[in-house]
Amino acid sequence: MRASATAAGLVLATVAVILMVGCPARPPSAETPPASEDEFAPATPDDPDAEEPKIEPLAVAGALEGEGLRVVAKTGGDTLAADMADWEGAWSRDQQLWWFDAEAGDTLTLSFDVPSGGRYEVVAKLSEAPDYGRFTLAIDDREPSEAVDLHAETVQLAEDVPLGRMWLEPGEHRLLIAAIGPHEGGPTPFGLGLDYVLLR
Ligand SMILES: [Ca+2]
Repeated sequence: MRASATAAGLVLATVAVILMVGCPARPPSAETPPASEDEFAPATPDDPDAEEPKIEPLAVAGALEGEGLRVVAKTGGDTLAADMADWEGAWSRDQQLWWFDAEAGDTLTLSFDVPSGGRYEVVAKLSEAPDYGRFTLAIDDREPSEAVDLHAETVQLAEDVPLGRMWLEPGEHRLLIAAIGPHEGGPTPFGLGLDYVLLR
């Protein structure tokens, strides 16, 4: 009787061990992780490990980005899409078309597509900088704008330059930029920055 009771006790103990092994208790941290280990926990401003939120660059609605216009021709200098994210200001899509090493008399011809014909007020958003000069801008064969002096002590966005109110057929159009000369007392060669053209 004692022997069978002992055997029964052994069986019970074995079953208990099997149950314990088969159903391990979940660690408390799995139920309530500390906030710093929970990847879904919202970051708090005073959390030193919080990553900087990724900010999409500002994009002006409907803008024909200067850095995206096709360069059809240029008689001097060179162009590139310049990253403007590190400058004080808000360039559309953080980039501009930079025409540099231009001299008086040089021209830069760009092209852009108008998706649907209509009467538009055309505006150019340009930049100013210490080594920028004076330019006129014209759409297709129209009268050029007044000369704009893009010299400034710092790199910054200029006021909108109006290029006129006009009927534009759908399809390809040209923007002709002519270098008039350097800012008075400014350097030669000189440059220009085009953030975007807006049809509105
Ligand atoms: Ca731009």
